Amino acid sequence: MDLDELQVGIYGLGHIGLPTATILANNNIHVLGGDVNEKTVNSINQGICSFKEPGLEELVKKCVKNNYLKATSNLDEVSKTSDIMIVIVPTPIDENKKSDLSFVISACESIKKGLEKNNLVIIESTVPPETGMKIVKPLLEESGLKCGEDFMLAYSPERALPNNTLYEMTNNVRIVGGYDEKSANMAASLYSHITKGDIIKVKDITSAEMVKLMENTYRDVNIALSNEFALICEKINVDANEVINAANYHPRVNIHTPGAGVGGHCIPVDPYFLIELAQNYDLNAQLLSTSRSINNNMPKHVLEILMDNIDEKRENYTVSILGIAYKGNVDDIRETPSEKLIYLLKENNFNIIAHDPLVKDETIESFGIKSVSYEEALKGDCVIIMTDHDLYKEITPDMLVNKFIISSKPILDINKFRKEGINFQAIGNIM
Ligand code: SAJ
Repeated sequence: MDLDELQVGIYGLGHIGLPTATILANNNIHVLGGDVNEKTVNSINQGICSFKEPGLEELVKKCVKNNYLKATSNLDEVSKTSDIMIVIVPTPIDENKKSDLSFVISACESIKKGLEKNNLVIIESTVPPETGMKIVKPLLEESGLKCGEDFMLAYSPERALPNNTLYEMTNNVRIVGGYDEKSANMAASLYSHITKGDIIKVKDITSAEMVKLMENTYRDVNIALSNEFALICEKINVDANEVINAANYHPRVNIHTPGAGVGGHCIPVDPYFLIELAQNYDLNAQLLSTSRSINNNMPKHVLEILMDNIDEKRENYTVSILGIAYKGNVDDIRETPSEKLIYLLKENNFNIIAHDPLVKDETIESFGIKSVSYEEALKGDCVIIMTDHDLYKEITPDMLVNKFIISSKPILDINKFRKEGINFQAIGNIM
């Protein structure tokens, strides 16, 4: 494949699509990125990245400047002018926890219009297994072209950790599943220009779709396991994180870290795709469903810890939340456990203030609470650490005015605070 003669079209210029487009362009491949969001398109064409990802913005600037990367909101132009098209659009779940494939379908509707012989289409979006074969393939064949004979089709899951995307995307192993050998080889050849990691070809498209969901579901189930361990440890005055760390010295044990719940656009979402598929085959996937409910219940457990430590009369009791982002050192609030905690605190008539060093004030205030300075936040009657941002690892006992703190993450030395007479409660460590 003579890549510098080709154009790669990317559908979706978000947290994964834009880094993918940029890394390809940085390897001297012409890339036309398509996104429905005009603002995103315009900022990219000015070399600006609309979200924080270390190293990305300077790379976007460079590739736009040397004309290897261009963005457009005219999706049909992407399919008409590209030889390879990669779909990296969101696949949320709806209120019934069912997969919403509308963005994938609309991207394929556009691709269908411009699909030509020898084109390659790759789906990267996380989808329920069998989506490629049962939805994407027939949709693209409405073009009159036959999959395998006229165009190639493959699936390759993206697996880059937010906040470390460029490194992971250029070093992680890449999984590829093709409609046929030719599709798999073409996709593998493209990815060999992006990552130094191995390219693992699995049997087919459905197998590759399954790999991605298994990775994230494995993580969700193991986080649920660590949360269940924490709930038990709380009852027997054992420090869950201490014993988890000790257990993990075992060469074949990798217990995850308990927390206030599971956020992000993947881990709390992907298991539902597998649950949905299992139910379609009359399987009930009870471990996956139970793990989801354990993790979804952790914000309520944080509230229970609070309620167990204050007396009934709590007029004007101010709870201060440290951390709105779904995990440390990111500015992403998708599915953040903090949102669930805010809802529960409001239901119990607490005053709520919040601080997050990476999330904009207006985003925090969109939850109907006050965004305050870090110093102000530390004055809350109860300070609750919900996100393990590096900043919060520097909290010392003297910084807490009202001497009551709950931490959902093991980022502080609890005993140091308790020795100073501070009421320090934590998930997995209750006194
Ligand atoms: N969390 C815990 N305990 C843990 C690990 C995480 O409570 O031991 C919580 C975090 O606080 C956070 C949530 O789970 O709220 C998700 O954090 P994460 O780092 O596991 O997930 P993401 O969404 O940032 O990244 C994951 C990664 N997948 C795996 O680690 C299997 C990443 O490689 C994927 O590319 C990404 O999902 C994705 O886009 O699928």
